[in-house]
Amino acid sequence: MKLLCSPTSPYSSKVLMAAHYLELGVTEIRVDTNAGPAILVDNNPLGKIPTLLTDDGVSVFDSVAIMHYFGRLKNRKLYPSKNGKRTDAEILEALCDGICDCLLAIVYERRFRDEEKVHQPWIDRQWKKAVSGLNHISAHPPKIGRRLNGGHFALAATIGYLELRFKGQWEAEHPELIDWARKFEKKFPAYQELKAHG
Ligand SMILES: N[C@@H](CCC(=O)N[C@@H](CS)C(=O)NCC(=O)O)C(=O)O
Repeated sequence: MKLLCSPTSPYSSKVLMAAHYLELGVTEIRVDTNAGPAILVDNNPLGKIPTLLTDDGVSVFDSVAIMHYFGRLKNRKLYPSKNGKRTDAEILEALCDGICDCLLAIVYERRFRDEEKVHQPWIDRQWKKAVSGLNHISAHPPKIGRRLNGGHFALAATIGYLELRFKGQWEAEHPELIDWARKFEKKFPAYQELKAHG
């Protein structure tokens, strides 16, 4: 399997951590989404990463579909089997991915608009949503038990992205998340190399 991805992408980080956890052999192919290379746009009409190219010639996106694809390859070991816990894990993943969507909207607003056209109210609106999501998670940090699941990887990826792109803007208000990441790394030492970095 090949994964079209980037080291700075939080969704790529999430699926790479899951692949590592499940001991799946995945070859990383780093792509620049701005350049829209053929290998990406021919396999994902949205031109987004991560996109997985399976050994059967199927392309799988987005990151949630890849997570569930991985889970099915490994006997459904990526999400809890009991309904309630599974729903919790899926909601946590949706919340973390949603926070990343807001963070990315901020990064893209600054990156792709001419400086004088950057719309600060839009940035503020996205940041408010991201903080609201982080507050929610800080109030109920997910337990790290015997097994990790897709929700844990999504949160770890989100924290990694915050460290990369929003240094100094969230840590003081969210010590619970720093503490959580420390516990997560103890359980999953590969976090250091698989979190978003640039
Ligand atoms: N919902 C998607 C989001 C993927 C996404 O937005 N990826 C970003 C990189 S972190 C991307 O490909 N951006 C390029 C673009 O939107 O053109 C997922 O979970 O995979």
